[in-house]
Amino acid sequence: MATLAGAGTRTRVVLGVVALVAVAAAAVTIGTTGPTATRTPSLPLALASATAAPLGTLGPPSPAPPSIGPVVSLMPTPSPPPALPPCPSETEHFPAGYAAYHTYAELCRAVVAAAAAHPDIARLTSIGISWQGRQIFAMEISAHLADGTHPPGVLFDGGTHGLEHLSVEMPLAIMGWLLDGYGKDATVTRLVQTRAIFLVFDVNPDGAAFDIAGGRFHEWRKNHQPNADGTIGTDLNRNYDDHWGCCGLVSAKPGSSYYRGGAPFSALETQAMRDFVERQVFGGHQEIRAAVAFHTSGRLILWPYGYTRTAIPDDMTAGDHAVLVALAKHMAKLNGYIAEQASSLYVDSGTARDWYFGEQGIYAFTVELGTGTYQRSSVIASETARNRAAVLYLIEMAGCPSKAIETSAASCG
Ligand code: 0X9
Ligand code: ZN
Repeated sequence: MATLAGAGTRTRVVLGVVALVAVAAAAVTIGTTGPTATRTPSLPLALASATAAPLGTLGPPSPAPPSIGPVVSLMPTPSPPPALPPCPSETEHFPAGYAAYHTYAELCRAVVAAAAAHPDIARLTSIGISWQGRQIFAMEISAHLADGTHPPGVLFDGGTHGLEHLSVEMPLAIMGWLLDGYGKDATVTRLVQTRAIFLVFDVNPDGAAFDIAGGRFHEWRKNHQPNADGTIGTDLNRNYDDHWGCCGLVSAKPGSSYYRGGAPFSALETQAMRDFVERQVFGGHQEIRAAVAFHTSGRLILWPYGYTRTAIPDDMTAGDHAVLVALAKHMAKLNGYIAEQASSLYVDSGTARDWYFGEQGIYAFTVELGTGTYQRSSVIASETARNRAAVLYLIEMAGCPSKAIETSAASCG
């Protein structure tokens, strides 16, 4: 019998309070970049000075209209999120043979166009700004964008590591399946009508841009935030606040490719992810129930934890472990990947996946796409398509993840 109680539920309740504080802070500090770092923009000001537009309606309250009678309500009217700045003109390009991968400018144009074509079910926002001033785009796809309800959520993110360009194509592919399939494909239509699907296309746009600077690859993994010793970059997948820096393949040395950062969430990009995920807590419950962080490579589905080789440590219930394993194994059946605990590959700590599960109670996975780091454009269609059924399955299961180990949906009400 699965219990959704345990570490996840405990943190969900605590985070409900945290989220309320965060929401209040967001209303007055919208557009600032977080408490633990300051940013020196090096991109055009039009980009760098743009405000971070959170998902939902966290903008500052509208000014009260001139009073011509009794005040009817003191509730502030939420304003729409600020408009996104225009997409930049092209500043980088992929090497020959890789031209179908999206540069930052192409990604921007693609997501802006998709959202404009589907305003009823797609909301595009920026959840924050990278160190160099690029937007971190998020899209919510749901038929419930405007009705104030919060259907079960599922999150897919990509691009955490600069060099892993295929992982940016995966959320873009999911966007296409959902937006193009709505009203045409019965499964897609039902999922969009009953879920909130969140896509963060490129968590680390500076890393991706630097990786292709000059039209060649640089094997660049980290973000582009300078360190005190003159080196550049934090490994964003070591910078989350779950067993931060504790163990495994992680480094306290700023020059390392696995640099954990000066403190948990010291990177602007992980701060943006943290704040965005925490904003999805409503009534003390994290509405995102399942998540995948896409990376490359290895055709693997990795369940938590990575920080320990113990299968069920103290911060995981046996029930939650069973759900994680069942979800991962079923996805693996659908895409032909290997499913295993993250630490069976190697131990690491401070990862998004461990934070999603350990601190937010989200059934979360790392999916390592493809068979190599720099796979040519020709693999994009096939490698993304082979994940379609697994992605749709996880979206479905987000409605009641414990169904993965039960025949009855009783535990989800
Ligand atoms: O090391 C990482 O951050 C990820 N792998 S990658 O090759 N994309 O860099 C995640 C690895 C999954 N976690 C563990 N193996 N512990
Ligand atoms: Zn990676």
